Amino acid sequence: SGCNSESRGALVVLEGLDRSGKTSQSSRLLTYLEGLGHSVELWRFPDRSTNVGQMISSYLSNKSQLDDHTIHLLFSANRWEKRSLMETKLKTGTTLIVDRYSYSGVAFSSAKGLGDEWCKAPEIGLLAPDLVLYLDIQPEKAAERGGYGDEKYEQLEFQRKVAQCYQVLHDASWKIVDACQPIEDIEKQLQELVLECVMACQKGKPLANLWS
Ligand code: 2DT
Repeated sequence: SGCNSESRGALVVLEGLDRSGKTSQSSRLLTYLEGLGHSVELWRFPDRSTNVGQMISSYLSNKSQLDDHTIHLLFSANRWEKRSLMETKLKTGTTLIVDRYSYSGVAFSSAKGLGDEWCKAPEIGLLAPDLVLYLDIQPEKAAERGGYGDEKYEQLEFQRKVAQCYQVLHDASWKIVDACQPIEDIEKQLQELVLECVMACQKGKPLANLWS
């Protein structure tokens, strides 16, 4: 039909190791889509602004200690507390660019030795991204960029494990982009991928739940 009522925003997620460029590429995508006149917001997980987010933040900065399972479930709860707002935004036509999501959740916890299936379970029923942009970089290369802070996971040895854990999470919604290219080249590739995805969602591609 010519009716546009089914038009919705796209759920676009950026994933990758620390220092892979997710945060700067996310904000470039925001600027790009805004420039084209789209309704778009930049989100990130963990969302440190909530009560749960503050517990996570305190854990990441080594101010509190938590059992691996407990922190995993807090990261998941932090997405669940945003799920309904996320759905409303998408259904009313706003595209969300999200810096980290459930894949970080599973990759980082399974890198600590928790089972994949156990890690995925609390993510079931969250909204499935329409597109996952994985900024691919070797852990050694990312470490060379410097700027690892003092947070819990920012160590080369651990990032190597995370990189391996990300490998098994790829599905049809993933696009792998070489994060060692010049920034503007990466930006161009991401713009094309995102625009195609936004168009598909406008045309009525249905929203789905994880893991699908
Ligand atoms: P940044 O805020 O710098 O991205 O770091 N993490 C993130 C998890 O372990 N599980 C999750 O579900 C998410 C979203 C990745 C946040 C750190 O927290 C890790 C790095």
